[in-house]
Amino acid sequence: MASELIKKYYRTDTLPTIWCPGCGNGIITSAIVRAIDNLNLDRDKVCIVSGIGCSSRASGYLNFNTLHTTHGRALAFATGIKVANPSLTVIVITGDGDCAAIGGNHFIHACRRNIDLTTIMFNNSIYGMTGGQYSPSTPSMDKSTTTPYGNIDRNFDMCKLAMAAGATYVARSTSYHVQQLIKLIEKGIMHRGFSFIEAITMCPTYYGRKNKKGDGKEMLKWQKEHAVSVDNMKKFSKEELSDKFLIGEFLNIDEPEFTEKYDKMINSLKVNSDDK
Ligand SMILES: Cc1ncc(C[n+]2csc(CCOP(=O)(O)OP(=O)(O)O)c2C)c(N)n1
Ligand code: SF4
Repeated sequence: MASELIKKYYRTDTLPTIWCPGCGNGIITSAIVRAIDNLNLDRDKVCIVSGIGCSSRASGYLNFNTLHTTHGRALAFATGIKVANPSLTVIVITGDGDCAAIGGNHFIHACRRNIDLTTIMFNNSIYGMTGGQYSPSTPSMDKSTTTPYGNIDRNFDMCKLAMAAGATYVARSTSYHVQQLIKLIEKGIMHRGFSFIEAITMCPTYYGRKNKKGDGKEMLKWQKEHAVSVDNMKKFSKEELSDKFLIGEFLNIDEPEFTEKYDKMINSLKVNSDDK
């Protein structure tokens, strides 16, 4: 990342990061920073909230209003911040374990409320920080420290869950397709309502090693070769798509937003009490 952007947006005294060589977290974090810079947002009006995990450490490296919260609770804290000050742009950084496992309940209700938050879920298919346990997004039959013979659970598609739960902007990209990822994050931030962007990334230390996926570079190559744009999916047969995943924008609709509805209700109650 260009050094001016690092100086402008990172807490340089906290660098270098704790992330392993080949980890994708730095790429996703810099995509978020580039999206914020491209949108020319006032840094003081941006608040970044994260849970706990390797990915959630990103908030500590970024020089905005930031909150590093408890595991799985980033959306609960972010909801409180947004309701208290709807003028803020609130961005949530979460891992697949943080968002889909312990935080799953907060996730579905934030989607349902359609509150104006932008959630970026770093999906490395594993619990990185605590030593490579399987997560709800570990693909079926893949290995982890707690599924040494293969994961017999089916994995969650968090984009489908977000759409079913009521999110109004849903997209997916990868650390390989970084230009696309930046654009999707920009659109998610500009969208008025709950935006969910899944960023497929790599943990060579646990997921990569356990599943013989190679180093960070090999894992990036895997992303390149297995991602299919949602706009092109019709060109592929069901068999061809069976080992692929879709990237792009899946949903972008307008629905009433929670803090606006809340504001309207407060105003209508104020008018009614003045009438008395
Ligand atoms: C209530 C609670 N339970 C468990 C933990 C332990 N813990 C910390 S990070 C983590 C998993 C993080 O995985 P993920 O969200 O996928 O992020 P990653 O490290 O892979 O980026 C767990 C289980 C905790 N800190 N708090
Ligand atoms: S353990 Fe995995 S997710 Fe955590 S920093 Fe290392 S490579 Fe990244």
